[in-house]
Amino acid sequence: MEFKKVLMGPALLLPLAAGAANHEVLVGQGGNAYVPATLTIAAGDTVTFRQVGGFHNVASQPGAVTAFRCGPNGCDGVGGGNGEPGGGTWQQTVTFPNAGTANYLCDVHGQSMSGTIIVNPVPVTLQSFDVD
Ligand SMILES: [Cu+2]
Repeated sequence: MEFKKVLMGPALLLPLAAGAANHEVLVGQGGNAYVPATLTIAAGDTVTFRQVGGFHNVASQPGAVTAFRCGPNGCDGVGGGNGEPGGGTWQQTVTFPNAGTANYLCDVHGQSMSGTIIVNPVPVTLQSFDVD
């Protein structure tokens, strides 16, 4: 019986990152509320907070994985904007680069108007093949 020696090349694992997605939270939808109140996204995704009514803002709470405070005049620390609450319709987009949790609330309505962004690690697809 003869054995043929087979040389196996190193296997490569290439992580394929999924593309970033945008998500939307409606601010003031159905009263003093964020809809959805809890949103799960992936690291690198963006969330657009879109006010549809009332007088609100979105302000992350201590410990949030990404800090933000946004309102009709922009977001604190971004291009001279400020996150003071206001009326009318407006939208601001926040990027969440890191996995973790961001609790936020409205500076006007406090804990009665709060939400949570859960940021999961970037989903990775491993593709395996051999190099001979
Ligand atoms: Cu509010």
